[in-house]
Amino acid sequence: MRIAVLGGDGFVGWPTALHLSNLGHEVHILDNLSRRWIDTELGVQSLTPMDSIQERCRIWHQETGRRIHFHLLNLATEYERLKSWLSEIRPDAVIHFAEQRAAPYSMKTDRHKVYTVNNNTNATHNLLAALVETGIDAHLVHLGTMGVYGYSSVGAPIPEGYLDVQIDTPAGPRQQQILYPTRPGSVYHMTKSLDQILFQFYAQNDGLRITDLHQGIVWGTHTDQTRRHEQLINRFDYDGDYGTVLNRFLIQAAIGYPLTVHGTGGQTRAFIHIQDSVRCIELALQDAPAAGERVRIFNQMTETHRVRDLAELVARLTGAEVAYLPNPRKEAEENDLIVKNDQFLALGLQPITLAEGLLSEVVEVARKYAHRIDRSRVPAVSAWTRDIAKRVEHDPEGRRLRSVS
Ligand code: USQ
Repeated sequence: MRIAVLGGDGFVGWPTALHLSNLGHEVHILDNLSRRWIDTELGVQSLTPMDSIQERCRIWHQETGRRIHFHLLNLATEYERLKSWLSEIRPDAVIHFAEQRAAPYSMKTDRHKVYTVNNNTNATHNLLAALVETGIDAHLVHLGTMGVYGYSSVGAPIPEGYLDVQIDTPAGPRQQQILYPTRPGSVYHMTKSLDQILFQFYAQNDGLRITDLHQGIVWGTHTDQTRRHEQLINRFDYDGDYGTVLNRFLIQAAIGYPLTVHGTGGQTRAFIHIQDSVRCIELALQDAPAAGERVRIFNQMTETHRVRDLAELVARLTGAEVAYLPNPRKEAEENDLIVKNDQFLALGLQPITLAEGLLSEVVEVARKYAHRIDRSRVPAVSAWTRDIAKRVEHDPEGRRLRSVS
């Protein structure tokens, strides 16, 4: 297949491009390199040293003889160029990662909220409008998030995208399936909820063939392909905006930083290893909906964990200390989470679950590159509201530490 990977320079986009190229697909990355600009804005860098995207593609060719093509284009602002590009490439499938993906970044200031909404919503809508206008019948696979469901304890398993409801009509009760009501917890998660409505409309109105992957928190850093050469290495975020919880704990353990649990750590979230993440995309590509079908939604996760349990596990494994900090986010302190993921299991996914070996591998990577870490960038200081901002802990290593277990 000829596959366009939009956002193919990012944390999941890059290993996906490699994985698909390795399977023999013709891969075209489209990216505006915004993630690299955001690093510059925040004054942080990936823990792992990343080469330019052009250099990464050159090394991939050198190692495998396969070519990955790179195109510099801003999906959210360059609509006419996008149409020309799509008409030229005519992909069989489009994988859409090209959105600002960090909840804390989206909540930093009003400017970051505006940027995230403009960027993410325009990127998705430009893509949908351009597919219709160019008449390209590509299977669109979108990286959505488990966060669209929200994190209140509902007591029932979260279904894959659609909820069975019963509606009372004059003729009696009728069964229907509706998009699961969204309850986003950040501006970023809100944009992914808006994406769902855009997909629903274009699938119904224009027969676009769309799969939306509701992904959990990705952990790990290497995949089989990124391991092949030092210069194919994946990016690896540790800072308070882009670092995600389990990877942050593992990096913190590697540098002797207290593990930064927000609040009680009673938040339960869905997780998936990066190797499974790229495998899921391969599986989703093999199972495209037909034109006229509703959007296919998968829960792309393999297990759920409570944040404090993860901290305790990492502490046990590495001897790290755990710090319980005031939560910079507005979120339920404690929640339960049961998630259905039957569709990927039925397609053959064999989940990689939390195992000591894999956790230790991440700690090893972090130790190797520990000299690149700026400790002052580790705390999460982006607050969800002005009131919360007053209690944010800027110095978890300092004397103001509330408790260390
Ligand atoms: N947390 C801590 N300590 C930390 C960092 C996070 O306790 O140092 C807590 C947060 O308060 C939150 C939970 O861990 O309760 C998860 O935070 P996260 O930063 O790992 O994940 P999140 O902000 O939800 O976003 C990440 C990705 C996003 C993806 C989402 C999937 O950045 O792109 O959509 O995970 S999900 O969480 O399932 O919605």
